[in-house]
Amino acid sequence: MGCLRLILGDQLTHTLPVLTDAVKSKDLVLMAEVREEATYVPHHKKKIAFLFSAMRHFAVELRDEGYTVDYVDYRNEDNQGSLLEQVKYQLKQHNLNKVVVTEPGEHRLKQSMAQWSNVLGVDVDILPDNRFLATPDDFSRWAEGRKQLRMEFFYREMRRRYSVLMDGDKPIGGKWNYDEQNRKPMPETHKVPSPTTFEPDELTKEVLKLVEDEFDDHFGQLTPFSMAVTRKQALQVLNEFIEKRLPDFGQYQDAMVEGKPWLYHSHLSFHINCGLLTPKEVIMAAEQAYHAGTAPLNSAEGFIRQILGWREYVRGFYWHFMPSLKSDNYFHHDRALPAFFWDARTNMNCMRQCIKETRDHAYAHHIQRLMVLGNFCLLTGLSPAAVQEWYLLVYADAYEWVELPNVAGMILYSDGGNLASKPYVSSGSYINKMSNYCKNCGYKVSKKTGEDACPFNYLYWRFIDAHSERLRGNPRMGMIYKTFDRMSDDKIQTMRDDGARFLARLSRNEEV
Ligand code: FAD
Ligand code: DLZ
Ligand code: SF4
Repeated sequence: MGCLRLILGDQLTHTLPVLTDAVKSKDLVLMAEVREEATYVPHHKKKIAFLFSAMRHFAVELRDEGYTVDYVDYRNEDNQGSLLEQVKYQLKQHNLNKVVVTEPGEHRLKQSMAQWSNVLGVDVDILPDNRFLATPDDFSRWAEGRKQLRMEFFYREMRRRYSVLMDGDKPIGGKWNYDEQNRKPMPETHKVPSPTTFEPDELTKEVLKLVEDEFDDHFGQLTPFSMAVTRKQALQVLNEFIEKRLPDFGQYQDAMVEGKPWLYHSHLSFHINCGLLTPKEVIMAAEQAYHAGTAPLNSAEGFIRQILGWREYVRGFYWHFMPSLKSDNYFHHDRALPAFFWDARTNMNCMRQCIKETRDHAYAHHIQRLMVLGNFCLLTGLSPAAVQEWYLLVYADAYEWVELPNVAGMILYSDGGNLASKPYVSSGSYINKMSNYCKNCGYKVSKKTGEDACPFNYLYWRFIDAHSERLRGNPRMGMIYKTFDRMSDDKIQTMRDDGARFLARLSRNEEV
C-alpha cells in the first residue's frame, strides 16, 4: 500500500523530499484548489489566478516525470472544500494508509495538521521545508539570550555559514553592508527596463475564467495577467533580472516613481515564495554576477541581504513569536481601515498611487509597502488585525510567515520592538525625497500645518507626542524627542488639532 503525498500551493518545488522520497509506482500525489485556502482571507484575484495556474502547470510537470497525481480543481465535483477533508476523501478512495506532507508555512495550518493523524486514523509525516536556509530552531538558538534580535547580526551569521560574498572569514570588500551607496532617488527622465512578462497559455486562460466567475467579489484587477507560472518562466524572470536590473538594484532600491511600479526590483518574491525558484539559486545567481563583474558589490550585497538576511530572518522570527505576534497591539490601536484602501479614492497622491498599483498588480515594492502605506497605517493608528489582513490578501507574494513579521514587527511596531529598534515613521519629506508623488498631490509637502498641509507632516509629530511615554526612553528616538521638546506649545497644539481633525475625518470615512 502506498502513501498520499500532499503538495500545497506554495510548495511547487521538484526537489522537496515529499516528492524525491516518493515511490512513483505506489504513491499518489495530491494537489487541490480548495475554498478554505482561497477564502480564509479574500485574496486578490491575481494572487489566486497566479497560484492556481502555477499549481496546474506544476501538476502537469509531475505527471510528465512519472508521478501519479490527483489534481482536484476548484469546480471538480469531488472537491471537498478544505485540505483536511480532501485528504480524508482521497485516502478512502485509494485505500492509502499514510499521509506525507511538507510542513506548512502558516501557523494555523501547522496547528491543524498536528491533529490530522488523530482525525484521519493514519500516520501523518510532516517533513521539514528544506527550501529555507535557516530552520526555525536555528533562529531560536540564535535568538536565545540576546537582548535585541537585529537582522543585521543574523545576516552576518548566514553570510559566514553559507560563505556568501566572503573572503575567508571577512566580508568581501571589507564591509557587511553597502547601503550608504544605495537609497538614491531616480531622475525623472531615467528609463527603466520593462519587466519580464508572459502571454497566458490555455491553462492560465481557464484559470482566469474560473477566478472571474468564482472570485468576482475579491479585491483587485485580474487582467491583464502576465505573470510567470512555471519554473522555466520564473528562471527567465531571474535571468533577466540578473542581466538587466541587478546592476542598478542597489542605488534605486528605495526610489518611488509615479507610473513605474516595477523599477529595478526583482519581482521574484511571487516565485520564490510559491517554490518555483529556491532562495539558494537566486542568491547564487546574484553572487555569480558580482564575481563575473556584471553587478557592483553594493547591488549584489544589497539584494542578497534581502533574501539571505531579511527573508530568512522574518521566517525564523514568525515561528519564534507565534501565536502572540498576531495579537500583539503595543499602542492599543483600533481604528478601522479607511475605505480608500480598497478604492484608492484619496487626495494623498502617494497613497493613491501605491494602492492603485497594489490593486492592478498585486504588487508594490518594499518602500511603498513600508514608508508610504505602512507609515500611514502606524501614524493613523489603524487596527493591527485589519492591517495584517489587508497586507495578507492584497499581495500575490503574501503568506502569513512573511507578511506578519513585516506588518506587526516592521511597520506597526505592534510587538513593542522585538523586530525593529524603533518605529519606522516619517513625515512627508522622506516621501518627497524618494519619489515624485508630491508634485501631483492635493496637499503641500512643504506645509507643516493647516488644511492643505501634507498629512504625514502633522501626523508624524502627533504620533511622537501621543506616544511619548512609550517611546521617549528609546535611545534611537533621542534626537527626535530633542527636536520635539524645542517646539513651542502653540506649534504642538496646532499639530494636535490638525491631527485630531484628520483622524476624525478618517474615522467618519470622509475623503482625505
Ligand atoms: P526585491 O526588492 O527585488 O527584493 C528581493 C527579494 O528579497 C524579494 O523577492 C524577497 O524574497 C526578499 N525580501 C526583501 N525584503 C524582504 C522582507 N522585508 N521580508 C522578507 N523578504 C524580503 N514580502 C513577501 O515576500 N511577502 C509579503 O507578504 C510581504 N509583505 C510585506 C509587508 C510589508 C508591510 C513590508 C514592509 C514588506 C513586505 N514584504 C513581503 C517584503 C518586501 O516588500 C517584498 O518581499 C518585496 O517587495 C517583493 O518584491 P521583489 O521580489 O521585487 O523584491
Ligand atoms: C494561498 C493559497 C490559495 C489561494 N489557494 C490554495 C489552494 O487552493 N490549495 C493549496 O494547497 N494552497 C493554496 N494556497 C496556499 C496555502 O494557503 C499555503 O500553503 C498556506 O497558507 C501555508 O503557507
Ligand atoms: Fe504624500 Fe504628503 Fe507628498 Fe501628498 S504631499 S504625496 S500626502 S507625502
